[in-house]
Amino acid sequence: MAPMSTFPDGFLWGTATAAHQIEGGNTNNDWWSWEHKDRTPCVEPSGDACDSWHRRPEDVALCAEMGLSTYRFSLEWSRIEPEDDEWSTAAVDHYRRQCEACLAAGIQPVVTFHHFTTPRWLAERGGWLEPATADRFGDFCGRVAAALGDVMSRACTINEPSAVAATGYILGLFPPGASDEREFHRVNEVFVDAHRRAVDAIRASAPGVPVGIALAMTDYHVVEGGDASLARMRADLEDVFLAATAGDDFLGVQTYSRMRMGPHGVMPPEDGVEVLALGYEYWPEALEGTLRRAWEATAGKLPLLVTENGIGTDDDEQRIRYVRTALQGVLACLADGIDVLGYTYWSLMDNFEWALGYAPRFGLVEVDRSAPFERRRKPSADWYARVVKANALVD
Ligand code: GCO
Repeated sequence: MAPMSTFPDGFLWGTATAAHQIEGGNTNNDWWSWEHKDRTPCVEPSGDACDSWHRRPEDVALCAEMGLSTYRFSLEWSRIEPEDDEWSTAAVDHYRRQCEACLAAGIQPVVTFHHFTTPRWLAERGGWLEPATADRFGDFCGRVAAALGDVMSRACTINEPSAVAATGYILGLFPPGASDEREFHRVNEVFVDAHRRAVDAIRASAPGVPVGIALAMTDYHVVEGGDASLARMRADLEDVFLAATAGDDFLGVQTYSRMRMGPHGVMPPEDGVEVLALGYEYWPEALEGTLRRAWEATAGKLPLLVTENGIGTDDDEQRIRYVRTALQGVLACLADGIDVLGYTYWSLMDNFEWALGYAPRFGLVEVDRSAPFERRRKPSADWYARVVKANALVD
């Protein structure tokens, strides 16, 4: 039988961004401090980013022009709670109007409550090393969800907690730049607690809004003798969070590439396989692998939503090839009965790629990063719009 090319009716087509990567002027969080600290791996500060704090209508219009059914964006906690227990109703109102603008355009707003950045006042008292932060996060989520519950279509509690733990407390790439295995495991534990508290708080404040975690997953390939290192890697970066999703409404899966595990841990990219700007292989087949593993690990009890998949490349044709192959993998999963609710391309626009700055270009839209911050659709945006309109893999 010819491979399927059509997606189920109601399949959710979206794109995603994160506050600190697009808004600009996020001066009150741990990342702004990190970007301006001496001798960190940051190549440049986020600065004005894409000025999206002031250009919400333009960004929503870009999603509407592509005919998208969802737009995933994150809240900047440090704008909403600039000091401990000081609450900005103006910032909450800004995000409420963002949700309303999406709904008015026929787009479901998917709101991420924590996407890598933490208010300075909280980071300065230990941040995610402190168990009390899980409580603070739960309180934050409950209070915001009470204000957005009637205009929010879906909630992601935490974006890639294991990435924050690994890059911030093992690899030294993210704030606070630590390298301590014990701290890494403690941060994971605090994030697990924070997720559970966030789910309860969001459900209490916004009954009926589906809630889940947005988990970084890698398609691990074991090479001779790599079983033990693979099991350890999965346990620390994925399983600890997969185990915390019981009872959630969905599982967000975020995948970019594969990783080969050998007897001594992570292996270098395979000879002959292209390596991208972020240092990992061009491997679009990875999404199928992680969707299958997520489905198996949750015993098919949780609908899956691809909350991030994309490629940092200056070659827009390569972007189209990457997404096409990734979507073929989603179709194969659907054909095998795996409940994939939708696909979210990362990202709507070229933006601040954390320690790597603005060089990696993940966007369907390019941004002239000086006033008036003109947005220009790439051919991949037109191709994606055709796929969305057809609800099928076209040309
Ligand atoms: C992540 C983050 C995004 C990145 C994207 C490209 O998964 O690291 O959610 O903020 O920008 O993944 O690396």
